[in-house]
Amino acid sequence: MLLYLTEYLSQYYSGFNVFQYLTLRAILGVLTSLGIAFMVGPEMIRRLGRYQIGQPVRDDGPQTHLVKAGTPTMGGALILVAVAVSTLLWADLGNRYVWVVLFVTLSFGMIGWVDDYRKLVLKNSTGISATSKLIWQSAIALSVTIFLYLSSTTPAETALIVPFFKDIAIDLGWFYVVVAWFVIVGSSNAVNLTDGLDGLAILPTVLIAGALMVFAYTTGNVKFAVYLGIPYIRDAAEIVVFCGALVGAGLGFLWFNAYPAMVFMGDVGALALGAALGIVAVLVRQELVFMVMAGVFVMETVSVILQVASYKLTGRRIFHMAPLHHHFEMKGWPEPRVIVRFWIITVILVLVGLATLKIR
Ligand code: 57M
Repeated sequence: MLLYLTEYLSQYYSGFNVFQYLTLRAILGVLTSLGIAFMVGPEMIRRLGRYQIGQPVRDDGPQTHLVKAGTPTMGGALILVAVAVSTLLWADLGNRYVWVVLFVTLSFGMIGWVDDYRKLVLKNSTGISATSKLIWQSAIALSVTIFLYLSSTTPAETALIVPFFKDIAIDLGWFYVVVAWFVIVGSSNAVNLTDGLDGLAILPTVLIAGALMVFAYTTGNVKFAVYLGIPYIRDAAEIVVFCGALVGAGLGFLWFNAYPAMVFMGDVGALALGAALGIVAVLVRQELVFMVMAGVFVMETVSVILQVASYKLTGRRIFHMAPLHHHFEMKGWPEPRVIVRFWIITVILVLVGLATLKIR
């Protein structure tokens, strides 16, 4: 919105032209969402506490989690408000990708919100069933990806980019819709599974959003795209502002979610953040690199799949407890050690992902 206002004001004072620069608007996007999170956070935590929107904790998990019972949750709503306001203020609202990322993020947030509301406010222990959740997630992801496929104007927008190879772009045809659906829904659920220790999901989300910001910037800039040998997708550039808003809101949330957490994000945050990363990866055509950078989320999900499969097939467990972070907790690692080590792994994987821009 402010882009239009500053464009108009630049007729009277040319200094307002600086707001045309994407990098400046991205930085302002980070600072705005961070500022919103800092300003609204404490009051929101107080209110969640007052209305007793507190986390019930299962007694069959690591015993160290019992002290977390009653921690205010649904703090993800704060992240979503900060991201949406900041993006609406600083992004070019004439860009269709901006609306696509906002739509996916907020509608996945809505699924999570309904789930949290049923569990925490209506005290219905099951919330939304896993099947209904998957149906709703798939309906949203498929409607968006079919729209993207039908409205694409260049082959680059739907081709699969293979990291490390300059000239390999696989034309996916309609299979694009399946790949994109898998990435969005998979990422949403993977972040949700990972969100089981203080700050464990949010910092990797911030780091990956930061890296995707670089991909969006280079993909949306014809000079960088040609120089790096990646596809040029004009509309991708503006997602930089959205990623910036995600980074700011995520850091603002981490302020309160850092060990020992004052608030949890709830499904409203976890499902939305995972979907947000997924859709951005799809739009910048970096699904494969994204899966590498999101290795911690992938690892956590694979641990659950292996654990369930092994238990069903052999009656034995592979891990002390899945998802993986519980395994290390049960081995006696203190919570901060698990968290920080998973963060370090993400930093390394994000650097590997970024390196694929140059090593091709
Ligand atoms: C939600 N939710 C956390 C919080 C957060 C199939 C199975 C593997 C599913 C899995 C599951 O239910 N996962 C999804 C995980 C919960 O956190 C809430 O949920 C939101 C995210 N959706 O924002 O509102 C607990 O996590 C802890 N937490 C923190 N800090 C944070 O910043 O400490 C969360 C955020 C919170 C808090 O303790 O209460 C959760 O873990 O429930 N199920 C499991 O993870 C269960 N695993 C399991 O049953 N494993 C089996 C099989 C099925 C694979 C096995 O290994 O044999 C464990 N979860 C719990 N207890 N709570 C088992 C024991």
